[in-house]
Amino acid sequence: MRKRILSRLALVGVLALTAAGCSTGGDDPEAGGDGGNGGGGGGETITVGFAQTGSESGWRSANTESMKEAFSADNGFELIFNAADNDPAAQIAAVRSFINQGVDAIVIAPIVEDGWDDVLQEAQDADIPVILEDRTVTASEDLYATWVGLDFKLEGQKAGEWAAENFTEPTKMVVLEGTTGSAPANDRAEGFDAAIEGTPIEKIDSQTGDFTRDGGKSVMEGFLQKYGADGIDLVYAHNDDMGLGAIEAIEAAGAVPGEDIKIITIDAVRDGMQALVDGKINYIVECNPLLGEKAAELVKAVLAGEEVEKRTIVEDQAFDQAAAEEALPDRKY
Ligand code: GYE
Repeated sequence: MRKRILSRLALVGVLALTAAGCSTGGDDPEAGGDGGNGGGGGGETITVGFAQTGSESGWRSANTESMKEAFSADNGFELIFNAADNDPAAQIAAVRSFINQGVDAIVIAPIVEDGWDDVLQEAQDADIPVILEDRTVTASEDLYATWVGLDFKLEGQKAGEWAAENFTEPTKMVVLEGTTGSAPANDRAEGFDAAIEGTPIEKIDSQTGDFTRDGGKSVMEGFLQKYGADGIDLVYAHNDDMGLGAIEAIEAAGAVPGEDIKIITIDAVRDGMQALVDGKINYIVECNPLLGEKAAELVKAVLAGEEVEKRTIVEDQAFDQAAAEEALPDRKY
């Protein structure tokens, strides 16, 4: 198809210009002409643009690895990878560039929930299906083919239920929020707050640490200055990395994380699980980052014109110290 060959040539040019931060799976982009968006069967190469959030956390590294592994040349894909460094405008620009390059499908891990309507409409107008992974958007479901991810509200709820069971005396809690406007930050707050309603746990402060270890550390330093280590009983961090940053801040303030100040986090990446085993974190709700295989399967199904579920939710577990000790040796991320 002429249009496809032209877009392939444009793609080669763009790739040559934007080598930094990008990777592709194919050796010869001209070799696997797929005859349009219906491609995906018959062993032809499928070109996929993947707009990742950035590289903010251990969870994100595991997710990126899982996606790159699944969208490999061996599996019939040519992957154009972009990480937007947590900048929503840069992520939308990356998606626009995928549309201009005429990729077969676009996969997005949306940094924030809002602001997607226009670019999703543009993808639809260009007849390029969009598959969401990990986070959700507020845009109409008609603007994307399908989503695979986690139930963030349930994760927050499980964390809150554990807190409600274990803190039956008046408890001063601070919260380290994920990226403002992101689905996991919104939903993990909502699920947790509902679960602790009516308990003696009082949220005395809440601020974003942007899902990063440094962010968690500096926000926690601020809380410790403001309230003193004695004025804080519990930290709820929306991910492990911020909890790990909080541990550093608590230790630097001369207090004992996991004892003087208890910590609950979400993700269950290896470093978080190790801190739980070491007694520095008290409870972790899992969030599975290994979504690549399912995402790749969905891309192939959508391009083959098959009916797919609008939402695929991957199940999570939760760990206390004993469960973490048992799980850690076989942990994949
Ligand atoms: O929990 C956090 C990451 O969107 C579920 O993003 C993901 C979250 C994850 O940065 O560590």
